[in-house]
Amino acid sequence: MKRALELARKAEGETSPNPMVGCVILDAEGRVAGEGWHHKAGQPHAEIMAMEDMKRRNMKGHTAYVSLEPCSHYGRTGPCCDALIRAGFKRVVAAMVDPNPKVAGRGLRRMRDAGIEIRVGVCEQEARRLNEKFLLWVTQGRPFVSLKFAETLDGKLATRTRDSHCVTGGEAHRFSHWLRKTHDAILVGIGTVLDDDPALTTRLVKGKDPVRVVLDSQARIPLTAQVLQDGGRTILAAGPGAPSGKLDVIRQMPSVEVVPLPCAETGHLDLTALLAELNARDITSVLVEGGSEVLGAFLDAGLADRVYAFIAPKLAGGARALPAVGGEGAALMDDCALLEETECKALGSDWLLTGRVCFPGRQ
Ligand code: AOF
Ligand code: ZN
Repeated sequence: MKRALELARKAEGETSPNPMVGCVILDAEGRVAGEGWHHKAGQPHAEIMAMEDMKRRNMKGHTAYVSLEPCSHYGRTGPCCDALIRAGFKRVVAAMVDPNPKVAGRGLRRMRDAGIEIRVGVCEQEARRLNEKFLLWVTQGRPFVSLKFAETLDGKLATRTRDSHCVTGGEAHRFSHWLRKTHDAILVGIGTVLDDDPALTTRLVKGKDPVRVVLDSQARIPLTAQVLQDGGRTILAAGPGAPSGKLDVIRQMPSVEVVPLPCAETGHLDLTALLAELNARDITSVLVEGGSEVLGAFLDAGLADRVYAFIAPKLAGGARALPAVGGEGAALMDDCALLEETECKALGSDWLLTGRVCFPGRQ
């Protein structure tokens, strides 16, 4: 199963809106007879790839290890559970049940009814971690939200003069481009666009560029901004107060979409409505890159599933220096959002701390 998970990860950042899935087939003697993984939505599933790897040799008496329950539905491809039954498999081991309501245990049941020996729950924790974005999206109907920031050790995004250049070094920078590739969308506030005019691409690593989302309630974005001009896909989320003439001009730009949003009680754009709009476009995950106010707004709204904090071993100091996460914030320590299952990794002289966000009083 560990090998199946390793195979699944080969397509990291390329399978959305589908999960990453890997499959290893063992013969009756326990030797590896075939391997495969799901490469891309619309292409064959992992089980089919592994069977093809065996060049259709006899599979009677074989065991398939799959990192997700084999599917039972007709989607972009046919049901894998039926393919495994037809091939004569003796045993199927799955890391976890597929919570997609179109599958949800039916694949396993159909194979069991056909006489295949079934085991579920092998390396389940690793499988859940691998597909955490897909699992949240398919069960909650909203994209998985990752908050990302690069801060000094004392939690500043910028110095007192608002200098935020090169907080962390090159390795952290490269890793953050990799992170972009593993999300369907990258989101920033208009302040970041006005300050830095970022391209928000994955140019330091190979792979697709995610959709850019800019929160711009008043449509203050310059028409010359890179995210509007470079031909990549951009969603501009604007509020009720945005000038309609300017929005019409932006709507005419190739690959740019204007999404009008209501305001929440806070006066900020309604982030729940935004996530519903992204969900409707099959965006399963969004990397929120800042600035401080935008990160704070997501945290205040309780819309955060994972944090990636890049921490530079330097001290900016200064009461007026910008904190990494702004917004209203917690009143008491007991109200703080907690990170669970934390992992820490050295990136050059910087540190990456990541964990799942857990809000107090919430499951
Ligand atoms: C598997 N093996 O390799 C994958 C599975 O549109 P489709 O036909 O590609 O179906 C997508 C759904 O199938 C996806 O939402 C998930 O529930 C399951 N993905 N299942 O047995 C695979 N990629
Ligand atoms: Zn399938």
